Amino acid sequence: MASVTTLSKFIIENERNYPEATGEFTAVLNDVVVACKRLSDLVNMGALANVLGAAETENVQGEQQKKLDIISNNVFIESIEWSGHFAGMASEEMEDVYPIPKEYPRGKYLITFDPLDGSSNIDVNVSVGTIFSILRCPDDVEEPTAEDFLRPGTEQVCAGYCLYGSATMMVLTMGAGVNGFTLDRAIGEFVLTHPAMMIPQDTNEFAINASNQRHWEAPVKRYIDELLAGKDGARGQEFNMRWIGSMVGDVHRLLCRGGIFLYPIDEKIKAQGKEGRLRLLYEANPMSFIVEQAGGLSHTGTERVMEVQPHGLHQRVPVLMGSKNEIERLIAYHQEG
Ligand code: P6P
Repeated sequence: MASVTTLSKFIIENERNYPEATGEFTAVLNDVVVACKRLSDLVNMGALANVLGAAETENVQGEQQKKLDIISNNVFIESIEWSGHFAGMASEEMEDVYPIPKEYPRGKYLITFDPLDGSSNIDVNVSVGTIFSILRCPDDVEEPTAEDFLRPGTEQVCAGYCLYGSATMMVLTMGAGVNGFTLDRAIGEFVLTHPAMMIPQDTNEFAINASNQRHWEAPVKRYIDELLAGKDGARGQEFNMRWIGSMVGDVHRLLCRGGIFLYPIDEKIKAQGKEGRLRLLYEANPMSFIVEQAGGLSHTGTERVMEVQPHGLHQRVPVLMGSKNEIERLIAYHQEG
């Protein structure tokens, strides 16, 4: 029988490459894996689990919450808070840092997460996902505050997402490449199915919410107009557009077959007094870590996403990420103004 590489086996075997590794990271990731398995089950049950529809509440972003937003946030907390691996958590669904309850030991990691990204799609059965980012907690900190989370994405030790799609897939990086694991429900394990994922440097596929076209800044308008002009235009080739409305789905696609995912700053966002649409700590940074580790680029238009110095837990940033040669072109257009 062909041997399978489970996620646990993969992590343990990889830790052998790091003499200083304590083996703790296997257990740290296991907490996240259990949370994602539980969420996969809930999401895949859909209406059968009576978890669809809107909650009566708004999150800190002023966005109406879905029942599953709240449930998935609670599932994540319950799966992690007891384990002694984390010193604190921050979530899209919680205004402030979640301190580990006194009855549990504290660990040396911090985690930020979007427990159910794309939840507006959940009621219409379109793929959604969980995004997470892991940082080391500063050595002398017992009770982490928001300040302890406000570190550039270059300080992440691990980032990943779980995509609840036709299959449930966990995609991870710990700074040595990107690997994808598919949930084998027969054995209840994530199994390595997409080793060493790399993003093709060129692409003919782009993802952007085109309804914002009239609000875009000039470099983005120029870039997208050229793609839409196809083979008769400056690019001399045809392009295709996709937009799922779940960052996890759109980014997974470009990881698998190349592409770009764009949520640029625009006049509408600026008029709302925001710095972007997507959240830095638990959407843009973890996805940027993954994209860069897979040979892609992730930029705001003015700087590398992972070099942005955060000033708030729920800060937003512009995101231009994906196939290297296309993002380089878009950055050049921003530099030309
Ligand atoms: P729009 C989902 O709410 C999300 O944060 C990302 O997953 C997704 O890419 C984006 O917002 C969708 O934004 O403007 O299309 O609703």
